[in-house]
Amino acid sequence: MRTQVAVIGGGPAGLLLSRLLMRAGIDAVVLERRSRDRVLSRIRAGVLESGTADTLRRAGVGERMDREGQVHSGCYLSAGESLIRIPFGDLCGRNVTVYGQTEVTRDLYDAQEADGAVILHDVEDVALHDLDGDAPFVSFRHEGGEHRLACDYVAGCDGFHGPSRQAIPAEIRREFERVYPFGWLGILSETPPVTDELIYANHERGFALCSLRNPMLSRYYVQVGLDEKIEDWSDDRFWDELRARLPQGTADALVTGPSIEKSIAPLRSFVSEPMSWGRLFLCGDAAHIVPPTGAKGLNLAVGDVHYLSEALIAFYRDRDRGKLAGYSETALARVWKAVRFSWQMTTLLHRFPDNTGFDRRMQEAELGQLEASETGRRLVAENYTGAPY
Ligand code: FAS
Ligand code: PHB
Repeated sequence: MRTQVAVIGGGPAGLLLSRLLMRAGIDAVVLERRSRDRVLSRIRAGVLESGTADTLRRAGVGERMDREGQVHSGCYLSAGESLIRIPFGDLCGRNVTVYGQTEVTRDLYDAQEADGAVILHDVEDVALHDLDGDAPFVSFRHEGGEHRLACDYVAGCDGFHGPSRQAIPAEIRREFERVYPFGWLGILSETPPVTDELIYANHERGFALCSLRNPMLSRYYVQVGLDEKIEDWSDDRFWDELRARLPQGTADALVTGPSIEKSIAPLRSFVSEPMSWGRLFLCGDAAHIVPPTGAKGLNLAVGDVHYLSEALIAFYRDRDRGKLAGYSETALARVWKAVRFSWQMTTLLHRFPDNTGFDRRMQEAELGQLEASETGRRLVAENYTGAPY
């Protein structure tokens, strides 16, 4: 087999990259470890930056998002009984679209399959070869046979646990990590959302988040310890804990119901530099992970895909290798800004086990500063809605 760009991973990064390349006349083959249904069973991100929404429209997969997604021009930070609104639109002229990552991925799959894209599912033993030469290739097993996919370039879109990042020699890689001493217990329920805009709650019992997917599908999270087990969290226990962390008026308005999905996700900040080596280019979670407090994970993946697709198109159209050579530096500049914001929001809103009284006062002072300062709220608005590419 041969293609121009071998894409490892059929999550949002891999699917979006293969679509942007195909629409520019560039051949790509997507190698995905899981089935289509398994990929679409994941409940992940919910908030799309305006740059992400524009990129999806440019890829020809924005129609359902524009029809079913909800444009939000603000969100709330709560501390005890106070609610601080961050009016994105007023402060920085940008909004976000609330539309689940699952639906983004579904739209990408539907469009790619309709247009005859080559996406191989249930692929095993993917290995990357000769990345530092002129003839890289990917070997893999599929439908009982061994295969070799020759290509010009490899896009590592295989998430945190995929093989691509590890294909960069350890002596070349510089990894930066912070693992947080807690996780998020998330619940999806077919109930009307308690709020029309997201609420990020700081409370002495721990962080909570009120989010949504549509007028009859709500997404909620509470911070839990790393030792917590999902089987110890009945729906009633979750609802009681969520109420306890919200302002009274919000807690009183909460409509509860049976969970249709419940899971615990660990939180970490992680960046691996460089994001390219030889003919390999990393996108999304393959290169970086952020705590979801800043709603950045999926949006960073789209930003990487924007830069890499532009670079590959410049190469195949004009034989210009300049953007490919600059990809890692360009992508990392944007990644580190988002990593900082996600770390800042996580530090501001969560209860750390080793927090002292001083730490608690620092959180209260920073939230008080946001309540009093339009400049402070503007900084949050600019970061949350996403820096332009
Ligand atoms: P993905 O991990 O989505 O996709 C990688 C793909 O590669 C997967 O389909 C995988 O099966 C495939 N793959 C892996 N190894 C392979 C191999 N050896 N061969 C072939 N294929 C292979 N972000 C937010 O903004 N907000 C959130 O609330 C949020 N919640 C999250 C909750 C969880 C539990 C997780 C894990 C992440 C969450 N994220 C959130 C971040 C998430 O949305 C990612 O940023 C997003 O999925 C990144 O997309 P990809 O880079 O495509 O990686
Ligand atoms: C979600 O709706 O899943 C969501 C929204 C915003 C976040 C994290 C998760 O920051």
